[in-house]
Amino acid sequence: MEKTAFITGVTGQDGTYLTKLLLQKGYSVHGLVRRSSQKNTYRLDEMCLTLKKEMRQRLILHYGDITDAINIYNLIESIQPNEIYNLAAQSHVHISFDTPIFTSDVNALGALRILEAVKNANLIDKTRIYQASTSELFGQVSEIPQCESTPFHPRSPYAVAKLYAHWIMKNYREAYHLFASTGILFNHESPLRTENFVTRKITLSVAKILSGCQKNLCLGNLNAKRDWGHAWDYVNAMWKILNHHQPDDFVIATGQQHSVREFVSKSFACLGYDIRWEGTGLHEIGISKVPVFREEHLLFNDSSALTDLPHEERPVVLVDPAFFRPAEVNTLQGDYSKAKNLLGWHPTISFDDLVHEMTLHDYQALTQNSKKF
Ligand code: NAP
Ligand code: F7E
Repeated sequence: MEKTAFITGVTGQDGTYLTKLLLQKGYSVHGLVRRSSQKNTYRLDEMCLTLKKEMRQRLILHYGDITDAINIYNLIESIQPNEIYNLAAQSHVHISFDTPIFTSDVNALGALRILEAVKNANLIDKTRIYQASTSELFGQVSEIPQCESTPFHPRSPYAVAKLYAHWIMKNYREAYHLFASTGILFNHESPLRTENFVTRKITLSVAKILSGCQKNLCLGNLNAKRDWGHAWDYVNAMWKILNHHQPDDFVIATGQQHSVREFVSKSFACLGYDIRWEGTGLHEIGISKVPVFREEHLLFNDSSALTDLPHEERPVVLVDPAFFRPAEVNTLQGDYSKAKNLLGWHPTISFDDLVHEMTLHDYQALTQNSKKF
């Protein structure tokens, strides 16, 4: 029988990939979209262009907001979903220090509103709930690598709010026997990643610097280490978590970690450029021998002509303290053994392939666009 899913955060990176996965699996997918003064469904719209009409017709979007309890109850009561994926969040860690109350309302109480709606609509026996937990819960890590039993030490309003959501899911599981599962997902990226997360900021900047549209890339903590995977692998894990025979909590990660500095070097290397790092702290710079563009190159940018351009060696990466956080998570590395053993999940896309895909995507989009003008 066809299953019905309800996705909050459907317009985000993960919501878009998850929608594609569930439509491919034959689900009817209902998605929650915030009213915005500008179109916020561009990722979904582009993804839908790659799907057959029959699949697209199984996607139904609803206006709403995770902070509106009545709206959430009414939607869940009328959709009667088999599965709910609660992905809606103010998901930017740095911005959560500027908007702690909004972030808590969305990220913490949002999860509670979903649970209450399922309970009050008498859907406890029908509806399974997935909560988007995060490696940010581990924060100031007490062991390496981190697994499901590693103590939590959140380091931002974002992470503290997500900790509430994580525990309220477990509480409703224990108290009311709801099928409420969590995925403790480590960082996952893709060409759909929003531009102010570090990976996409890097790949877009590398593309712009090497096509003459941007002078340099300003970053914060180059030493931060993350366990970066690909979002497509991670939405597959979400589905496996909800289709396990019992509700549970799972770490989803690659087990490998890389620094922000390594990500930058790798991204430049994808387009054939080496970075040399000099200095330390605020004075660290990344130097590369990059093309010098004249106006005609900017108008008719052509990647094959890059090597014919004159090159100069200059700083292309700088450190700007504006991107430092009041409290930083310095290192994250996950142990996904439980997911591997119980769900048969493992990552399929390597770090190198991830950086390559993101960098080429941004470079090609930019150079193809400039050719149009
Ligand atoms: P994202 O791209 O920032 O997407 C967040 C989604 O939440 C967007 O669709 C956004 O809508 C929606 N949203 C925000 N506030 C809302 C509100 N008040 N009501 C309804 N919807 C709201 O995030 P993502 O990377 O796809 O991540 C998905 C989830 O996984 C998030 O909960 C995130 O915290 C969590 N997570 C992410 C990672 C990661 O590395 N990506 C790792 C662990 C956990 P708009 O499009 O209108 O802004
Ligand atoms: O930062 C450092 C920054 O913003 C990664 C979210 O999806 O993953 C994400 O949170 C690291 C941090 O992701 C810049 O200080 C240096 O150490 O890409 P990010 P995040 O904070 O790890 C977790 C798992 C989530 O749950 C979140 O929703 O990179 N960094 N320079 C920088 N970060 C940014 N954004 N910008 C910089 O210029």
